[in-house]
Amino acid sequence: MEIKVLKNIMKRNEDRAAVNRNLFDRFGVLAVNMMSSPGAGKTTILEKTVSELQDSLKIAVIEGDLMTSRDAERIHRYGVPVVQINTEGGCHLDANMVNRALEELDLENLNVIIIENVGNLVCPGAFDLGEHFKIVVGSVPEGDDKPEKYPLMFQESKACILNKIDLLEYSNFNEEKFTNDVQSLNPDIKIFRMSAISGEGLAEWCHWLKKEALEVRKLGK
Ligand SMILES: Nc1nc2c(ncn2[C@@H]2O[C@H](COP(=O)(O)OP(=O)(O)O)[C@@H](O)[C@H]2O)c(=O)[nH]1
Ligand SMILES: [Mg+2]
Repeated sequence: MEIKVLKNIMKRNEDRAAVNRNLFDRFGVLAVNMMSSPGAGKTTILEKTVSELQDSLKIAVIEGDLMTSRDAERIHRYGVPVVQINTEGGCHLDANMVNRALEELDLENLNVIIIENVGNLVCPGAFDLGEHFKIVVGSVPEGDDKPEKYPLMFQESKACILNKIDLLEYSNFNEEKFTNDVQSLNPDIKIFRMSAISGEGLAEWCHWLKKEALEVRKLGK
């Protein structure tokens, strides 16, 4: 009986995700689902990404948090459309929440939507939002064992950003181990080394994201 209920929830999410995917494809908008533990640097990376790309791409951000609109306010300063979702205790976004957020955005006038998922290395990996792909952000202070401990996030992602590399020299983080573990979980994953604070690695990531957005735009509309 319980298994049936769970299946229904997942099925409903998949149906909603299909509706979202259809919308993204119809309007040629690249949708990216960004996941990490709390504090890995997602919002900082988004601030820098928006600032770098907003002259060449029309970007919007959907912010997922348990509470507050703090992250949306941070993004709003850059003058791009942003919608905040509060899950009020929920540990991940679902496709229905994203579907409602999409009603607030003018898809016709967008090239990229980045969805910052709730900070959590477990649940977000299991829920399809209709995105084109997921990316996972790891960061140096979290330690190099996170891919081994939370494999799903790394298996499900098309790219992995290793953020806060400016802190490598102050920590015992073994970058080679991290990279090897990520690649053995997901041999096709693209890994970006980054310091969102210093800007190191930002250009390479933005270049890749722009290329992905142009591919989706070609297929859409
Ligand atoms: N040293 C360092 N700190 C960073 C970097 N990126 C983000 N931070 C800091 O990490 C903290 C959490 O960042 P935030 O973007 O809010 O993380 P989020 O919870 O994943 O959205 C903030 O104090 C940021 O200033 C980085 O590359 N290097
Ligand atoms: Mg954030």
